[in-house]
Amino acid sequence: MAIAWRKIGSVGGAAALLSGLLLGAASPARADDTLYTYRIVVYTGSVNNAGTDANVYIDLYGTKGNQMDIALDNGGDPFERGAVDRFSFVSHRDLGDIWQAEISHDNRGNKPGWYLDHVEVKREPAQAMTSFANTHHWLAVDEDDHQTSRVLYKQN
Ligand SMILES: [Ca+2]
Ligand SMILES: [Ca+2]
Repeated sequence: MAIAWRKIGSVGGAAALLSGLLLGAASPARADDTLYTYRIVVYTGSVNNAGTDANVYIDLYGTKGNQMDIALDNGGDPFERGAVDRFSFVSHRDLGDIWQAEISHDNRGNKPGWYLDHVEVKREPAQAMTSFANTHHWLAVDEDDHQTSRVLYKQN
């Protein structure tokens, strides 16, 4: 719809602009052009071998929808021992209030076991940062229960 709007707007001035807006308003799939930025902050713990070079993914569960398999990749070397790593992704979808997250990794790299402390998520505009606890810290095939995926619950 955004492309159609621009084509109509470019050929006919105000009347075409108005028809473009009406066209947009008539489409149930496009409520508006709002873009939502989701900021995700990941805190790795400080115990020995806490860091990982594995590929990490997060699923966000919101009151208005879910977003699965978001790759947490910022071009650097995230998830090292004691590190705080920041990621963001932009979407037309408003997921509402994020109430749960699930984070996992693919166990790649040297000593891939990862000691995750907690995760924070914020949607811009308008939301405060929400903290998600990780009660079973290791995501490691050789620690705790050997799981590399954890469900994270919102902290109150
Ligand atoms: Ca490790
Ligand atoms: Ca790393």
